[in-house]
Amino acid sequence: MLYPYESRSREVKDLSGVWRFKLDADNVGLQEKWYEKPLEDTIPMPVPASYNDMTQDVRIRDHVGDVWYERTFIMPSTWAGKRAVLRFGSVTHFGRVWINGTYLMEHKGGYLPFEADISGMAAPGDEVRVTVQVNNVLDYQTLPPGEVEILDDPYKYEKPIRVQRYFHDFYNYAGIHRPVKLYSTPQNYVKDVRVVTDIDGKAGIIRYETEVCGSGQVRVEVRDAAGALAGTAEGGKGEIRIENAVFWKPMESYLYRFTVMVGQDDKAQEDVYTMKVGIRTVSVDNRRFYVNGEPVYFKGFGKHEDMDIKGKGLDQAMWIKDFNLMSWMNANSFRTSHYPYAEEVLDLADEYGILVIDESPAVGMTFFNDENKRMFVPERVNDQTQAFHKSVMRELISRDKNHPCVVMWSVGNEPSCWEEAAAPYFKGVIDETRAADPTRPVTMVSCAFPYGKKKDKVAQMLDVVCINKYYSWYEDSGMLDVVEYQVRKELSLWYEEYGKPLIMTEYGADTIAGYHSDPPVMFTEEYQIEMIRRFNKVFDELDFVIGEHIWAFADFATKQGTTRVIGNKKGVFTRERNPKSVAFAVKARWELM
Ligand code: GCB
Repeated sequence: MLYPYESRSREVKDLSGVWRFKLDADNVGLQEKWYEKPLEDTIPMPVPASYNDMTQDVRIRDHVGDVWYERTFIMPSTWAGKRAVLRFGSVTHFGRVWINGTYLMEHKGGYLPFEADISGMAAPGDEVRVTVQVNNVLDYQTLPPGEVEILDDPYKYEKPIRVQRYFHDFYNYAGIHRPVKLYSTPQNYVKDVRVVTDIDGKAGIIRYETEVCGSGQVRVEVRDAAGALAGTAEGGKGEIRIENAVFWKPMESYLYRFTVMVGQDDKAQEDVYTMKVGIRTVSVDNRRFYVNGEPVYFKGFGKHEDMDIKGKGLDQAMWIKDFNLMSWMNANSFRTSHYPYAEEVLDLADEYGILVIDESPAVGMTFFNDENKRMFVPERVNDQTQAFHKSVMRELISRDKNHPCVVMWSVGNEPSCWEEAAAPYFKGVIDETRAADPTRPVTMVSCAFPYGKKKDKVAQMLDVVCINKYYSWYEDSGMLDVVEYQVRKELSLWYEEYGKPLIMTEYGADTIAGYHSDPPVMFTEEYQIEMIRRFNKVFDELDFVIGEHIWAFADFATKQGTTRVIGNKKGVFTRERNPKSVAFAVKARWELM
């Protein structure tokens, strides 16, 4: 699905702002058809943002089920004869939309966009009421998975309480998290464009394929960053060769402007779609990961879309700060742990030249500490979940396929991939991913082992092994002296067993900014520095290690529990983006790499 950029033929109206919001405390709104007339007793709610932290009302923060959003807008009077498409960047985790009380569309999956043409439902100049039902429930057929539990022990609870259980470590923020846009196109329009780039000596090659609705000739032109014409082509599918091209590289971004035009002789009716394209190649062998044929070492972080007050709502200020902090640290990459991030973020990564491992929302598919409970069983994560997981991978690839920054797909984070049924489950998902995009390597992030009872049954299907390990933290807590032996031992076994390059996609220590001790103890800034230093020392000895992503970029919100003191504190930065001491140590290391 294409991002709605403005062009000569396309106008974009941003519907972000303050919407009307209503909690559906008893989850009766759908049955009572709240969408039929304007919502009553609403409170103001910003879009994009999570609703959870916006009020002082714990019933809103902890609600399990539906909430409702509504606003009105004017259909632009200049859009007569055009398509008018209403597009949501994301609604977490399920959204259903009505226009003036008439059903329009629905979408399952909290981190990907959806849209529909509403031009037949309202005339130019009309006032339009849009109503959205937002549902935050997680079950075994959603990604991430979860389970709603009814607490009904009469000795403990006055009346039954519904609680949302989930097995991942970030707060289940919900709401309209990304911008809502209304955009116009002509009736004949560019529905999709796919570019794949290649390098031939000094020349760059852009192979493209377009999908057009309606009739008309397709023309394509490429301009360099200064606006000079670099190449043209005719037809819905083709190739443009640019001699002496400037390539997109990690930390050295260069973007061409790629324009598709479709129309007949009448220029006024022509659709024009422009996006940025970086010319680069990605490949992998059994020891290295290459961009443009040059080996790269991933330096960076696992992250979250997370901010105080706004939760997971897109915050461009936060993102610019984060990209500047990543550049300041000499990082060259991050993983969209543990779900697809906003499209606006990938645009920035393209601009900054940051490599992105683009992850699906398949996180928390494990009962890691409960040996007797399995996740991949017919009554939990099952064929229906797999079908949904495949469709999420298709949607993700359809959305992000043209970003040069995206260099690898991650089908999930830390599933119990040692379970027998996990292997066929992930084989299906990985095959689907490769079919949807044969040009990028595929990984899955593992917390399993290369041996024993929890031996990884998926790693052999992947291009790169990505693992998360917390030596001296969750196990052998406080024992920094075991770190080097354990990293060396386990990583070597991964390579012996699977023969693939390896990225340590998570390692880190909860650290409360301002806590100090020497010798280091857990939760102090010195412990975080020392643990990371010891991991890094061994990475430098092992030539199949192709990257280090510290967990995490910044502190973030989690559900409440005895192991989390107001969230996860493994950030190199605080939640407000102030550096902990480790930031300076790692910055100095990455400067030399
Ligand atoms: C992990 C998870 C991540 C957690 C992290 C932690 O393995 O992938 O989501 O936040 O550990 O800090 O426990």
